[in-house]
Amino acid sequence: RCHLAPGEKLKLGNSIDTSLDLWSRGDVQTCTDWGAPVIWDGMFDPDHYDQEHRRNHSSVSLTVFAVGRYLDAYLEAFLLSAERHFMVALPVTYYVFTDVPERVPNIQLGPGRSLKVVKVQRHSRWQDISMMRMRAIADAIESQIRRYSRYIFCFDVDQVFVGRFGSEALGDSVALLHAYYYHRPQSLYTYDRNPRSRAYMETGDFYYHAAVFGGSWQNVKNMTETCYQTIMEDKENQVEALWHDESHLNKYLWLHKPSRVLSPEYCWSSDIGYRGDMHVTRLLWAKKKYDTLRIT
Ligand code: 2GW
Ligand code: MN
Repeated sequence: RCHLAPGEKLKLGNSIDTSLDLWSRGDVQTCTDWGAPVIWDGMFDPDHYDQEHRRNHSSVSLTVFAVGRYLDAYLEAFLLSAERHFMVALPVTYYVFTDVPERVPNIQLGPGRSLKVVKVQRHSRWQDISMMRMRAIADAIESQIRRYSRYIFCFDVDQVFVGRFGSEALGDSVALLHAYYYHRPQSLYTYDRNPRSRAYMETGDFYYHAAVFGGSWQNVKNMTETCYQTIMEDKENQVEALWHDESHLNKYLWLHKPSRVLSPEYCWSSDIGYRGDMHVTRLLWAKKKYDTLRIT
């Protein structure tokens, strides 16, 4: 049964016992088979969400990795734009993971917002830089985040906020539809197809983008720990999933359905042309700087 019949009330999750209205939209899928809403512009009243979350004292941590050259290339623009658009109504703690803490830009943060730097080692292979985020996030949740924030969002750094990314995106476990695949047939999804990998899957629900995922700290801890475990099992078996951590995340989200799905508004690429269903963009991929950054 879909939670999103027009005018129907939707529970925000165990952590909040008030219900909020979500409206449907005729041109896009607004509800998954298992009853999770897919969040598109026009389905929600932003102020209503902000008020409910403030009443419930929701707080959010954002994790982002800026290792090696990615720090100078992307971090400042990412953080400045997050200050303007990310969960502006709620207390936010940024966790910046880097191997060069002294280079983290000193940014003027709004009230109720703070930034912590976590030093991580720099892996020599970029695939490992990306995959080992899972371990580092799980550790930070256990040692710090769970004491301060109910919700967590984990982001790639090579992107910029350009519109509201607000409390309507919060939920127990949140996944993002990949902008390149949301309107494509399953057969084109780039799941890992190697039966020797723990990320192997024949069918799934959607193709999710690992550039944005989140949820309650409990769920994100389980998500990142499980992905880390399956990544390490692959290493022992000397296999690597097609899209690294993203393949493992897709497998996890197939086995553990997200309670909330974000439309590609929440991570769009300007290389994709005009799409009639995209009424707003909230987060945009930054231009890839492969020539200078992917030299390994
Ligand atoms: C990554 C690739 C090649 C060279 C360097 C790096 C790199 C990544 C780096 O030097 N330093 C660093 O901090 N990173 C972090 O890993 C950074 O936060 C970055 O956003 C993230 C993922 O790397 P990225 O953004 O270059 O990869 P994408 O945009 O192709 O990401 C998708 O696929 C990845 C797996 O291959 C991940 O699943 C990612 O979440 C996906 O969006
Ligand atoms: Mn990226």
